[in-house]
Formats: sequence, structure tokens, C-alpha cells
Amino acid sequence: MTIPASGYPLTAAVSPRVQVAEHTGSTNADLVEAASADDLPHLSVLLTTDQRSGRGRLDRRWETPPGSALALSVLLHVGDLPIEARGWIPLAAGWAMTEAIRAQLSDADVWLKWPNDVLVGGRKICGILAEATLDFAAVVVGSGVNTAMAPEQLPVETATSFAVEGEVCDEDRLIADYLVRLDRALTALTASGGDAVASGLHADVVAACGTLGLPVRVSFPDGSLLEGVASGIDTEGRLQVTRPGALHSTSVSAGDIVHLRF
Ligand code: BT5
Repeated sequence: MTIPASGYPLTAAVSPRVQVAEHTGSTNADLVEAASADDLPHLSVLLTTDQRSGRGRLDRRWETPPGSALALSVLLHVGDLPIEARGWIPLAAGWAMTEAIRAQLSDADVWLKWPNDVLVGGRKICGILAEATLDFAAVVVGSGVNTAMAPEQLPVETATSFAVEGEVCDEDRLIADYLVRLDRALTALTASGGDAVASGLHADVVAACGTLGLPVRVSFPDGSLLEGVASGIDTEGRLQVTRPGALHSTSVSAGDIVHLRF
């Protein structure tokens, strides 16, 4: 169903194709499938406030009771972006969403947790999952934002929501702010030939990233662990972690980060 522009006028002014589902399993799964079957334009959006089988990273679940959260997926045509720079897409999405949430929670402590969770006061309000389309021609970036979620609905202790923070989320404004920033960041990255330092994206992500300077524990997909201080983000978007007493840092491209102090 195409949503009326009057429902999300700001979003419709940014995106050429906005669809809302009353409910669905996963907006990411739906948009990956739709993009593989049809020639959907760049910045096509699919959203719902009732997502029933939300996907997290590494087969984890993203849990949101009906009406308590926004599930939003956007299709990005990234064919002109060098493959080696595509690791910046999830980081750009995390930065864009951090800025969009900050614009509505201006009194709160809103930070990006590397690579792309958005935290408010150290608790997760948004998670992001980027997935390639079946033909690898485009990327679908999905964001789950806890909006009206009441304290008793939070799926984990480490979660928060706009409602818990005492605010009502303007979803239309949030999506439009996010899409404008994300598109602008990726356009600049593409124009710089994939150089995130030259495009300014590296500096934006560093400035938004609350992980930097904190002691962290990294759990790698193979089960191994690394503890140290998050000392930087390199030019490929990897988190640099320095062990106590070590001269050199280790670059982390994939792993779960726990902030050991906030
Ligand atoms: C993520 O995974 O944070 C990515 C979440 C992406 C969800 C969006 S919604 C639109 C699109 N369609 C989809 O199907 N997915 C995307 P990860 O970093 O693996 O975090 C998952 C973990 O976060 C879970 O194991 C829980 O511990 C926690 N969690 C689950 N639901 C949560 C929620 N609503 N708020 C905060 N934390 C949550």
C-alpha cells in the first residue's frame, strides 16, 4: 500500500517511493525481495509500526510490540561507490540516525555506539541492519527505532525509547531528517571516490561516536574476546582498540562491543 503523502509529507518530499505496511514480518526482508523483483528507485522506503519477526545482526531478533516502534527500511543504489568503501554505509546510517534522534531529544545524551547502534543515556533506542539485495546491486538499510515503547514493553534492560525518555517521536520528521543526512553523506563519499576522510564522513562519525575513549570488550564472531580502550576509527571505518600497555591498536571490522563504562 502506498501511504498518502499527507501521512508522511516530509518523508514523501525526500523519498520517491514510500510504502507503509500495516504489519509485516521484516521490512528488510520485504524490501530485499521487492528490490530483487522490481526496479525500485534509490531511497525507496518501506515502513511499519507493527513488525513481527524483526531481524538483528547474526540471526538475533529485534523485538518490538505492535505500535511501540518504527521499522524502516531504505533502498540505496550504491553501484558508483567503490566496493572497498561500502563498509562505511552502516556507519553513515548510524551517524545519520544519531543526528536525526538528537534533533528531537536535544536535552538527552544521544551517541552513536560503533558501528551503528544509537544510545540514549547509554541505552539502545535504535539498531541498524544493512543487507545486500540478492543481486548485490543495492543495499537495504533497516532501522528499528523504539518510539512509543512503554517501560514494561522494553525487550531488554539495555533498551530505551522516546516514550521512556519522556518525548513523543515525530516519525515523519525523524525519517526525513535521517534520509537527507544519509543520502548526503553517501553522495559526498561517492564524489570523493570512497575517501571518507576527504568527504567529511570520517570526522562526522568520530564526532558522534560515544564509544571512543571508553574501555570496551569486543566479542568476535568466532567467540574470541578482546579488551582495551576504543582509541579511534580508521580510514576504513574499523574500530581501533588498544590493549593496556600495547603500543599498537587492533582494528576491529566485525564484532559486538560492550562499553565497560559509560
Ligand atoms: C540490531 O541488531 O540492532 C539491528 C536491528 C535492526 C532492526 C531493523 S527494524 C527494520 C529492519 N527490518 C528488520 O527485520 N530489521 C531491521 P543487533 O546489534 O544484533 O541487536 C540485537 C539485540 O538487541 C538483541 O539480541 C537484543 O539484545 C537487543 N534488542 C532486541 N530488540 C530490541 C529493541 N527493540 N530495542 C533495543 N534493543 C533490542
